Amino acid sequence: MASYSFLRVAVSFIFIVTYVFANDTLYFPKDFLLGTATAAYQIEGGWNESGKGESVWDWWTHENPSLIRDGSNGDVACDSLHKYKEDVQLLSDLGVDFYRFSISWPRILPTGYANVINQEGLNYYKNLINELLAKDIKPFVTLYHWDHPEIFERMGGWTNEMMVEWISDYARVVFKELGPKVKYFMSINEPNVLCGEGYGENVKAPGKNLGSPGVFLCMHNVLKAHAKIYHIYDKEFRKYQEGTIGIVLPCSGALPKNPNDTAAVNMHFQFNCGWIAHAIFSKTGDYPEIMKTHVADNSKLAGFSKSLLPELSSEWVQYIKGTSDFFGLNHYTSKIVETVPRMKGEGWYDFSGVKQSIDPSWPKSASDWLRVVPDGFREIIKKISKEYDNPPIYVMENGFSDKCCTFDHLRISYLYSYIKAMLLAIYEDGCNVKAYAVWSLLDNFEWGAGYTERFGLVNVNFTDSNRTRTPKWSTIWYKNIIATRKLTSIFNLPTAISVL
Ligand code: GBH
Repeated sequence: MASYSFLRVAVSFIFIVTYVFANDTLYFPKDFLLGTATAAYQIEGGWNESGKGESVWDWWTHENPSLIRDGSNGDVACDSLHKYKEDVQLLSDLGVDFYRFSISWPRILPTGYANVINQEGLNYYKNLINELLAKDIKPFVTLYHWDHPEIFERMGGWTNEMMVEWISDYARVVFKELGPKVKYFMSINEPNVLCGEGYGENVKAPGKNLGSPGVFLCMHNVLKAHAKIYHIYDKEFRKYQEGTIGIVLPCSGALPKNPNDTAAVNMHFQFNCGWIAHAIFSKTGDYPEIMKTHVADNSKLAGFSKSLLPELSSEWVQYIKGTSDFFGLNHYTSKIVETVPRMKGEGWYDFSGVKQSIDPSWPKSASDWLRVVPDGFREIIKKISKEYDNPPIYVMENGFSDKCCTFDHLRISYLYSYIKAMLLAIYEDGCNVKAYAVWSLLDNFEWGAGYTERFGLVNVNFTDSNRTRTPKWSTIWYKNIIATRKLTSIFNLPTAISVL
């Protein structure tokens, strides 16, 4: 504790010096919302407590510990099921405007179906929401962050179109029970990651390993499910609850290998972000035209009678179009992109025909896939704004991983450079970004990486049964940003420390 107070004093001192000498301070727009994010399976624990049913992540990690880098799982995780008051206190100390968390479907509906509601599970979320509101923190609720009831997986999960009905029934329960106090809902987190890594490969639950046909099918059903959830909120609840609802998409950045190669950048975008976004946010709806052509061509060359990309009927196209009040954006990193020439009579490389690489000079994180490329953040915000007529963008995840420790100056410099890129997109490019969340409040269960990659502003000791929480330096830094509503430029911690 003593050293923590010392850090506080030291950092405050650095801030004072910084403010005195800074001359290119960027302010956040009025009403801009700042927060942090988590997800149920990654923090709650209590996997078989409070009357909760089994989720696909409980099942998959218990069956396949060898697929998790440290053989761990989310059985206890950060124990937020029991420690939620402490979490809210941390949020309150940070001074955040909002907290994004997700709801565990089987904690509320242990059998998966909506005929049996688990009051104890529901109370956990009601208590959490009340606690947040008492501290003036807005709850941002994700309905589904990948942990659906295992029973539905046994019926095919997202390869079964019935999931659209099952998740809609669940959503209706959440809106009815929690909606009176929640003004910001998110339907589904990152369809591409769920479908790609969970259904195409065996990297995330349920690890179906179905290859591309499985991914296309999963995305198709998830898109329909999202639209149905939106319409339920819109028709049955919005009038009384006066909230908003949107989807959250992972959009990686793309920088052209050959200067001005906007074609490669666009192609990458359409196959990554656009796959779902075009259907929801564009004027015409449906999957991106380019994607339809490429997938149809590849399918034909592979001898299929139909495109592997399922067709959306015109009824579905209309039903899906416009079903998001905001563009929920998760963004961490970027790739360098180039178009690979297509050989006569051969399919497009990787469907899109775009090859991705990285610049080895980009600073690393603890995650192989995450390099520090703030310019890519500004570019993706610009691209989304241009493609979809300047929608309100809510950045619902952005963050940096390291391996340990509370002296996390690399996280601070990552967040600084990314927030700066975002503010420049707002002020210089006229983009409509309205909210920003750091992933994550806490170190937590990082899916296949277990507890080996840490994204938290707050350190969690996973070997201590108390799951002791210790704020890192980035907590102090972010708290200051939130309190002052400005991002100050000169910030070189190592130098500052040597001066001290
Ligand atoms: C988010 O997804 C999740 O929403 C969140 O739950 C998670 O904790 C957070 O990121 C941090 O990972 O380059 O082939 O190795 C981010 C999505 C994660 C998608 C990493 C790509 C690596 C693919 N990305 N994944 S690869």
